[in-house]
This record gives sequence, structure tokens and C-alpha cells, in this order.
Amino acid sequence: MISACSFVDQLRGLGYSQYAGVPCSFLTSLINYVSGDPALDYIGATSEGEAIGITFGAFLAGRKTVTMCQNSGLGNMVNPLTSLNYPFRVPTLLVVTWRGQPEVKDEPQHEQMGRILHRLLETLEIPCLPFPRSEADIAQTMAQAEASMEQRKRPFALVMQKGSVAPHAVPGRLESESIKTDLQENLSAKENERLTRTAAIELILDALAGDEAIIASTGKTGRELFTISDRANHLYVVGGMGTASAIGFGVAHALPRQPVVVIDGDGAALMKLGVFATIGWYQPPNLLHIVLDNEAHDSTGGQQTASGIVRFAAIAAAANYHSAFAEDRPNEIREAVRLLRHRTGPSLLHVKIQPSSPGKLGRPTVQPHEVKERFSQFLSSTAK
Ligand SMILES: Cc1ncc(C[n+]2csc(CCOP(=O)(O)OP(=O)(O)O)c2C)c(N)n1
Repeated sequence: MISACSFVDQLRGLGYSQYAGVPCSFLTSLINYVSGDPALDYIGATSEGEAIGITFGAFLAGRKTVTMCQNSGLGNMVNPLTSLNYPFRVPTLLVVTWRGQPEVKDEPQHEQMGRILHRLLETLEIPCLPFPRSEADIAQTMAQAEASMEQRKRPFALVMQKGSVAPHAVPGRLESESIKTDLQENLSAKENERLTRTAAIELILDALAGDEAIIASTGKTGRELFTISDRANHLYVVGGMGTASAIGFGVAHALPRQPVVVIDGDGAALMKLGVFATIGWYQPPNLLHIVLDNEAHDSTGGQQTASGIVRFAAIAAAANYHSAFAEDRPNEIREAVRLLRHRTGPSLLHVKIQPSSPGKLGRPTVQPHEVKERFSQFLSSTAK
């Protein structure tokens, strides 16, 4: 058994500053220690996939990251690990607990995952080592983990058995300021009067100042942004559907003076709705979250989503955003973008658009890892 302090302090020495995750009882001491230390940063995510999005964003903003989860939650991470971290070549140190370890008494719901955990990591091509159980092992374990992440530019996992870390006291409760949201919903246009996604993205780009980090959701949102204008401050989230907002939050949280704009889709936003609570709790003042809502999974053939009955701005207001607007007419959308871009966030702008996209729509020709590199360079060159 090691102390939380001995592990975290070695990681601190190696430059790790951003932690995120969802708890497991095995992780209690580590999470208590990290969240009680003002020099470190622990984000409690609503799902493990969201936690991967957050550490992905923090990595792009220049931080070394740790993502913690129960092995049950590894399942929730599979999509972003395979379709974000892999193609974009983004590492994170995973600390994955081993519930259901064979021969160790545990609950039935952990049995199968306990048995398949190492095979699952192997299938995911994520190398792993046991989480260190003695202080003397920490340096060597971390040297191997760091060498792997440096060489492969992809995640590495430490598998934590029960009783690995000595108890550490629960830190004081955090408080988040309760906001009286400026909620304005002005939806009156008929569907055929609404903008197309291309027209909406053009209008948004025109209304922005040009110095924002812009993160575009999976499918045609990213493809249209790329086609309209391909710039270093654009990140096309080609995989990890639903995580654009978590990535945007990760960047905004790490770089609080860098304006960040997320352009989300309604299907993607609904897929990871929990992030609204994370954003509302941590209050990034520099985050503008735009949902382009065509009431469809337009990118995959136009299948209807449930968003026809969803008031995204009301959800953002209930989740403690500072401002939450819904607009469907060009002048009002433009005014809202201009206003919210400069207001203290987090802000949400729900834009009703019509389905459809240009007939011959391209795809990003620049590789995800190249997009990542130039986006990170943009962030470091403007870091204030
Ligand atoms: C986890 C996951 N599920 C499904 C898909 C397939 N997929 C790609 S884009 C997309 C639709 C996204 O819908 P929405 O966010 O509303 O954006 P739109 O296509 O309407 O612009 C789907 C289902 C995927 N890439 N990843």
C-alpha cells in the first residue's frame, strides 16, 4: 500500500497537473488528495467518456493529464479512446481500478469486466502495468508509462487493485456559485425560413472576433467548417461523438483567458447531456457553447432526433450557465453571437437550423494528428 501523497507528488514532479474522472471506491484516497490540493486540478465528470474529452482538451492546452475510472467505466470510454485519442495521438495516464479481480470477493456486476479487463485493454491497444503497490515501485512504473506515452503518443493504463492506496481524508466541500441565468428564447421561424448549417456557420464565423479556439462536432458540422475555412484555430472532432463540448470545456478550463467556442449538433449534445452540468458547475467564463439544431442526425441520413421537444437553452439555464439564448433568425443569431462572445460565460446559444448540407461536401484532408498539432500551437502562441 502507498500513500496518495507519494504517488501524486511523483506525478507532480513529472508535470502532471490535470486530473479528471468518475470515482470508484478504490480511487477515493487519490481523488480526495488531488481535489484537496489547490495546486492540482481534479474535474469530476458525469461520465468516463466525458472525462476523456476533458483531459483531451486539457492536453491540447498544454497540460499533462491523468484520467481515473472504475473498470466498469472503461466501457464508457471505449468510443473516445478509439476514435479520438487514437487518431489524434493524444496520451493520458489512465488509472483504472480492478473490480471483479478473479479470486477476490466482489459483486456479481463486476465479475465479467474483472475477468476481461486486461484483454479489453489489449484489444484497445492500451499498454498497462499494475498500479504501484510500494513506494519504491512508483518511479520505475512511471518511467515505463512515460516512455510508452512519449513514443506512442497514446494512453497508458495503470490497473489498480483493491487496497493500493492508504486512506486520505475527504477534503472540504466545494461550492459553485448559483447563477441567475439570462434565459432568452426567441424561436418563431418556420423550418424553411431557417438557415442551413453552412449559412449558420458562416454567420457565426463572421460574428466572432477571429481569435477564438473553435471546436466543431462530429459529422457534417466539422466537415462544413473545414470546407468554409480551414484554420489552425479550428478543431474538427471527427470521432468521439458528443465530446466536442467536453473538449471545449477542457481547453477553456486550462486556459481561462482563451475564448473557446464549441459548435455542437443536437444529436451529439443529447448524447452527452451530462456535460451541461459539468460546465455549469465549473463555470468556465470563456466558453460559448453553440448547438446547431436541425432536429436530425443529418450526417447519417437525416434520422430524426428527440430535439424537437428539447429546450436546450432551458436545460443550460437549469444547469447554471450564465446566459442561455435560443434564436432562429439571422440578425438575432448574429447579435447573440456578438453579445455572448464577450459576456462572462458559460453561455449557450441554441440555433434552430434546417437539415441538409451542400451536395459535394469535402472531408478534412489534413490528418487528425496534424490538426491537433497546429491547434495546440495556436493555443500556446496565444496563451495569455
Ligand atoms: C458514438 C457514435 N455513434 C454514432 C456515430 C455516427 N454518427 C456520426 S455523425 C452522427 C450524427 C450527428 O448528429 P448531430 O449531432 O445532430 O449533427 P448533424 O449530423 O445533424 O449535423 C452520427 C449518428 C458516431 N460517429 N459515433
